[in-house]
Amino acid sequence: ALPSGRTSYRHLYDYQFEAKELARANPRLVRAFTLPEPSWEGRDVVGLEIATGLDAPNDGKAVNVVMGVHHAREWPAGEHAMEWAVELVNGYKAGGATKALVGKTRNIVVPVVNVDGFSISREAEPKGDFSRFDYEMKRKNCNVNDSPAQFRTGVCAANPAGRTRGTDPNRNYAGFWGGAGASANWSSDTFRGSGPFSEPETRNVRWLVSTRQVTNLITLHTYSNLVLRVPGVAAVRPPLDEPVYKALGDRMASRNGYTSQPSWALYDTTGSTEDWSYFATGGFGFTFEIGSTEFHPPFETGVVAEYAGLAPAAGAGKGGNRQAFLDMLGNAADP
Ligand code: 0X9
Ligand code: ZN
Repeated sequence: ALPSGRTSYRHLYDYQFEAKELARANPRLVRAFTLPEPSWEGRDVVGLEIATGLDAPNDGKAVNVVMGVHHAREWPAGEHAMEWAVELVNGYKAGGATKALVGKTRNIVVPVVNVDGFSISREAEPKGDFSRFDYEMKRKNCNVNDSPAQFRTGVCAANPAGRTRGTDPNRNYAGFWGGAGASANWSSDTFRGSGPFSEPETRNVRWLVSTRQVTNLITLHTYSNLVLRVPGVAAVRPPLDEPVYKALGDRMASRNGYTSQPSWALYDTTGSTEDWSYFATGGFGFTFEIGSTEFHPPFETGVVAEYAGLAPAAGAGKGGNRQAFLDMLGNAADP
């Protein structure tokens, strides 16, 4: 079970309901909001803002952003983000160190960025009428407009091409867009899209980051137990901030036992999330690749705490991702 007590993976409606419920139950601490653009298929993207002084957004507090599920099949990334939001609220109520950190920072959580892709993947529980490969293991979003005309009809999940169609949201940001490690082919799982920010998912994140002073951003993916920092492509030199950027990544990795490295050392990518957010705004951004061996443990296994990151399994005795995130918060609260 997860720290919240959940034992099965959330559906999209669970995320939306829980977000609204958390805000309703904690009106002075939590605000639920809808990001500006609905998805290609018309779904809302929901975010949470957790801070004291919700009605004073320009109070100058450092802003921490945690996002999940750019990639449809990476369900634990959404669980991890939602559990983090619950953790902040519970920690605030419990008082002590977490309360102090929450009081000094503004925390934004978007559990599911790619709502269409996630829905297709998550709702593909084995029903015997379609294959896991084509649905459950979808990665991209549901932009069908960039595929050939004969594939543009119907929703993205309507036939096995549902897996093939779409843009990779983690290749669609403007940072080094069009370079190495992303595909110009619509059917590739790393299709970069027709241009930077051609997708509502990435435009929503652009809005989120551009409308406030984001100090730290963590975008959650699965898997490989990594803490990744910029640059995502070997051809780009490390930034001037590299020593402190590395120190923060290493510090978080010392909590969760992951490997801390620049992300190009995994493989080249361009158009990825923090390569835009860092180089555009100067706020630190990290990709966490959570979990050891799979995008998500199967339905039958249920949601596994290690993959939701906030259980002590990963980094036992060192606080795990929970402490890594609190370290990030502390870095923002007391720079
Ligand atoms: O390829 C990705 O987008 C990320 N891995 S995943 O398996 N979740 O798809 C890694 C992106 C990290 N950036 C670089 N490796 N440059
Ligand atoms: Zn991913």
